[in-house]
Amino acid sequence: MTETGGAVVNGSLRLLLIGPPGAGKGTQAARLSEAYSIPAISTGDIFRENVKNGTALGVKAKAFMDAGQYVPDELTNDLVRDRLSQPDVADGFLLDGYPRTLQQVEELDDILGVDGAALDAVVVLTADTDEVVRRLLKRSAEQGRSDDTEDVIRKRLEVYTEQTAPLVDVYSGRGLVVDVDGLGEIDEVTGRIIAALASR
Ligand code: B4P
Repeated sequence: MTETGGAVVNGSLRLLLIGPPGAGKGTQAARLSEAYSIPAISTGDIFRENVKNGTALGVKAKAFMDAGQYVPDELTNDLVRDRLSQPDVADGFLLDGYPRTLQQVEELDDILGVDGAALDAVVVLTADTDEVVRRLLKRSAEQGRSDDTEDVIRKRLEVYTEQTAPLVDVYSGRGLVVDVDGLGEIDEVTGRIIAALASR
């Protein structure tokens, strides 16, 4: 059991974090990982690490990422299947930015089905377009990430609307969605997520 600011949750928590680019997924994933003592697995971070190290996967992923496109499902699915076979996920995990396509949802169902492990909740972080563009341009100025230019940000938002937003309906149909407003101070958003999960 983990204490999270008054709320107590079962130690084995399996969460997904969905939201448009810039909604604060990576930011909140790090905090939730600490609050619930579960590993946060970000496919975006894994791809960036591979790009940095010049691996075969990184070379393939870079072109898609720089264009604001999703990395093909077959590459992404293999990576997640491998990561979810590691022993540290036995007591729960948080997937940040996966699944992002309907095909990835099917793959995740298959991966979790093998282990008989179901999801506990899907946190959907919302933020309006103006705010996410503002945040990502600020990050671009600070960190120079190659996919944070204005054109690529707009492309990423389009791809999210076309390919990832439909996933919210799929998980709503399963009664798993927890909608959280991603606007406001970072601590405030973390508090909202923890409170929403505790009240489920
Ligand atoms: P990600 O790394 O997931 O990038 P992202 O969607 O932009 O979200 P990120 O987590 O970085 O940003 P956040 O919202 O936390 O993906 C990058 C690329 O990898 C994708 O475009 C794709 O090509 C590829 N990829 C990843 N997963 C994939 C998959 N499953 N299938 C296929 N391809 C995949 O934060 C943004 C900024 O906002 C930060 O600077 C942060 O400091 C700031 N911020 C956060 N919360 C804030 C708040 N409350 N107030 C003000 N600023 C805030």
